[in-house]
Amino acid sequence: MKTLVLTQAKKLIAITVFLTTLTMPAWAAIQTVTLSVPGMTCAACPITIKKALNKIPSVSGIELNLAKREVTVIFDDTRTSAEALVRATQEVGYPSTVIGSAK
Ligand SMILES: [Cu+2]
Repeated sequence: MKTLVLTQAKKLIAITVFLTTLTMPAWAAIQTVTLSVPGMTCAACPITIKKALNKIPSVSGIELNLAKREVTVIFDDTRTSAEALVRATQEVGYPSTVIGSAK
């Protein structure tokens, strides 16, 4: 009997943990950051930049504006940071700076 109760308690904990994981995105801080990428000068540049940013697991959206030389990135700021995004573009040869952010 005691084991049964324990098993049930474990199950309950497991379910709670599972539900917590499921509802996580609702609390996760989704942030939008706009980066200025002066080196983005031709149509091929955005492909390289997008590829680099897509490697960051918490990035959920990337919008590139070649004319304005800007990249807007949507990401979960509990898992990565604007600095990491800047580093990612820099690593592929495109230094960038954060020019705006919104939550
Ligand atoms: Cu280019």
